[in-house]
Amino acid sequence: MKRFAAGLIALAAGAAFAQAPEMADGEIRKVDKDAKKITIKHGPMPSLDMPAMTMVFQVKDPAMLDKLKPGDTVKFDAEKLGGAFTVTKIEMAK
Ligand SMILES: [Cu+2]
Repeated sequence: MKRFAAGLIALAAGAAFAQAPEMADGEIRKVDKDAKKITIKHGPMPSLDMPAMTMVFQVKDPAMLDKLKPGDTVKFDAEKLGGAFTVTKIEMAK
């Protein structure tokens, strides 16, 4: 019974992992706080149907730009909000 429970937990953990949206890899190219924009050289983003490219994103919150500078490697999430590709989450890559 103990083993069965452990199996269930492992299964649940696996499902949660599969559902977590995969963050895209990127490298900061330019930060424009005034315009709330960031230029990122990013890897493929299946969620947005985009291949790897360098492009400008809006940011959801300009405070996200505080700690970022060109050359930083990041992991980020983006969505199309109001017709503009917008970074919703960004963190330094480990
Ligand atoms: Cu792109």
